[in-house]
Amino acid sequence: MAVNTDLEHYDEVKIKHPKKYKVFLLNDDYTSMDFVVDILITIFHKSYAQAENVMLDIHKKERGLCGVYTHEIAETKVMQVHKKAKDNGFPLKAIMEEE
Ligand code: TYC
Repeated sequence: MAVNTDLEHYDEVKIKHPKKYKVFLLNDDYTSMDFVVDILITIFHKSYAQAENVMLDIHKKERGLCGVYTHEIAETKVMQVHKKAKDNGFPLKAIMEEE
């Protein structure tokens, strides 16, 4: 009897790729540019130069991509942004969207 060793095509053990989620920061009129740069460096691990570019992009285009993550990590990033913004008195918002 033939044995199916081609695991990727064998239904019972098919590999599931986890969905990925894009996290965006939204523009507003009150959050300081420095604070957004700090968020991009500390939460999204951007370099200072990358953080400045993303922040200016959001400022001009209303939202900007900060990173792509699994559902749990994306959710955590959004919560970290909202907590840090609230603690510092800024209305900055982050959203996540399935890729
Ligand atoms: N628009 C803000 C200002 O002029 C700066 C800003 C940039 C706010 C990006 C939010 O996600 C943001 N101070």
